[in-house]
Amino acid sequence: MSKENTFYITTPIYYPSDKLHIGHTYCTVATDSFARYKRLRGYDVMFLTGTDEHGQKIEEKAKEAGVTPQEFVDRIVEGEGGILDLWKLMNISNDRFIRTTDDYHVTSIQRIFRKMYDNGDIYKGKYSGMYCTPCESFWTESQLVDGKCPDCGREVKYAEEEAYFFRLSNYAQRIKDLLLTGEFLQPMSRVNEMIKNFIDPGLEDLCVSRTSFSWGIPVDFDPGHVVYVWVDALSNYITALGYLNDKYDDYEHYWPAVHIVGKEIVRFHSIIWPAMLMSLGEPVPAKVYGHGWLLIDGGKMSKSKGNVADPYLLAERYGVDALRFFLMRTFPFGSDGNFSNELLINCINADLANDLGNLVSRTTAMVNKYFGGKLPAEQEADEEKDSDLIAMASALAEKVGAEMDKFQPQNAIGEIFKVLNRANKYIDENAPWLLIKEEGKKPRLARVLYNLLESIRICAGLLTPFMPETSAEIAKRVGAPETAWDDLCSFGVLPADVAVTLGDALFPRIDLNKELAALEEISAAQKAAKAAAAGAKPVDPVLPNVKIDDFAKCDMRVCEILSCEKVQNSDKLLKFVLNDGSGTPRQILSGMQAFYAEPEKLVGKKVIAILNLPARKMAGQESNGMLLCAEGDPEHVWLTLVDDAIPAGSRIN
Ligand code: ME8
Repeated sequence: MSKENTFYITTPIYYPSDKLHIGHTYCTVATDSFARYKRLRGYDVMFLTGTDEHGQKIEEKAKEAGVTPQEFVDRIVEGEGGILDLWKLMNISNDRFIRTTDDYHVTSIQRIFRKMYDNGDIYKGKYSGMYCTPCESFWTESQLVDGKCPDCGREVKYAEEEAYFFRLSNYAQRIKDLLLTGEFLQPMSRVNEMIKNFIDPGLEDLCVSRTSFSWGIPVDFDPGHVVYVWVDALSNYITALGYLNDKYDDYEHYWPAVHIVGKEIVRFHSIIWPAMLMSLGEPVPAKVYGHGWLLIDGGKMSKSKGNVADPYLLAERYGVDALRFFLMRTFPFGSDGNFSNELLINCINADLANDLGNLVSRTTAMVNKYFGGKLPAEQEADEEKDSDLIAMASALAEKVGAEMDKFQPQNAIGEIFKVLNRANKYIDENAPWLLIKEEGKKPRLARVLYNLLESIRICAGLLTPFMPETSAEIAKRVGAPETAWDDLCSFGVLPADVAVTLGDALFPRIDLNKELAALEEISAAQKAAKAAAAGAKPVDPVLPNVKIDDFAKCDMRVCEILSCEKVQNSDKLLKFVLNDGSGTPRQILSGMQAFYAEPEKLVGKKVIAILNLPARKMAGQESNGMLLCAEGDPEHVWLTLVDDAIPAGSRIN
């Protein structure tokens, strides 16, 4: 195949520092959709993903886990429920998977480093600066935001070491020109960010080796140094094709690539990476597309923050295609979007169960009911009634193609749903249930159903990149041949006497409230399990049952705090004087000094006390009852405060 007909697309290679979450899944599903779309259009596609396995962060994680770094990454990449399993589950059609610990990659990196050194772009110097370990990045003071890492907001620490440097500064003008073409980096807003934040303030040379840790690829001519993890990682895009190694021989054929990456790593891909390629004398990437983030409650999902959505769980509950579809349908690709389970369920109900699923089942059911599953060849068109739907369906492939070529999957799907909605309206306009009752209208009815089957065929075919299995299933149900792009561009491909196949509902409706409650429960259980595994105090198990009569024996009342102060000679006790509704103030002592530094602030609040416990003497003072408290962990005990509106003396029962 000629070079013009090749298409090389990549995801970032992910850090195997923990399980991947819905954010990584989002990027990989998007890239998979672009790859599948290009294959559908007849391109010779190479789709690469993989893992970025070196660096201090992984080394530290492995140490915490008490295993070697290699064992650590092996488990996360290849282990059960690991990254390879996730991509299999999500039906990702990558042609290749690279791990930066693969031997051929290691060989290539050493050669790449040497090549840049030999041509004078790498030199030895001394590095000092602020280092962010999670991001594996050195920052200058001026780049820090409030003294913290500008990428992730975490603490940075001062580090100094002898190091090799890459002459990034020499490439500033060429990189700026490249960015300004408008084609290389998209969306355009990211170009402005790069120029304003990095190029215009002046590009500094980049430190490209480390001596402070060893989990990396050694510089072969100076083995105390390991290659900076971003030089190692970025090069994966060419080593995976066989650049400077014998493993593959595809570099000439496929390079350059389209890189799909999250916005936080656009800097590496649109400045450092093209400069490295320029230094190597190789073509720069065809494109870098910086997509937005999926946020939860407005914040970035982060493995270390723990606010992640689990793609395994969601795919298992709703199906892989529903999850893939939701991700591509809902979030404009270049911008951030707020992920929520509610959005996901609503999307499944509205788009998949209602608009798509119903259309397929209604149409095939009618072909079955009115014609025994096979349309008669004798059909009667009605130009006026049919032309709008036919025109929309016929023009759809071109519109979808234009959006996919711009990396706008949500718009592509939007176009498809315009046609699906038009088809649903067409059913109502033509009322097949009335046509069947009219004398001599069977040919017209057959044509109406044929037009619907054709519209469904085209829409389903164009949904293939997003929902490969569902699309194939729909194609089967409407009697369509294997999906080919040309067929999707024309109306009238199905034979007139097409036969349909019936099947179960493609996307059963989900009860939103019940499902949200179920997800809430699962998430609480997962959190508790995680906390328990991390050594935190597990939630106490429920105690054995008591008789209701036993409970009723405790006289618990709402009491108002009249005064509260520290007990002299005690570093634990607080003295509460309470209005228990009886008219006589009641004194209760409670060991809560450590949790309420300003006890006087409790005055006026309402609490619950058990009144009928025997009086006790503590620190020389009498205590008549006990206050109810909630114990979170040994460091946290709270008084159970109740609504101010409840009158003092009210009984709890
Ligand atoms: O940065 N929303 O790896 P990484 C959307 N190893 N996308 C998200 C996301 C979110 N909340 N969270 C992560 C690295 N991603 C380097 C890359 S490439 C030569 C080296 C996606 O495991 C997004 O595509 O931190 C982001 O750029 C990528 O995962 C970062 O993955």
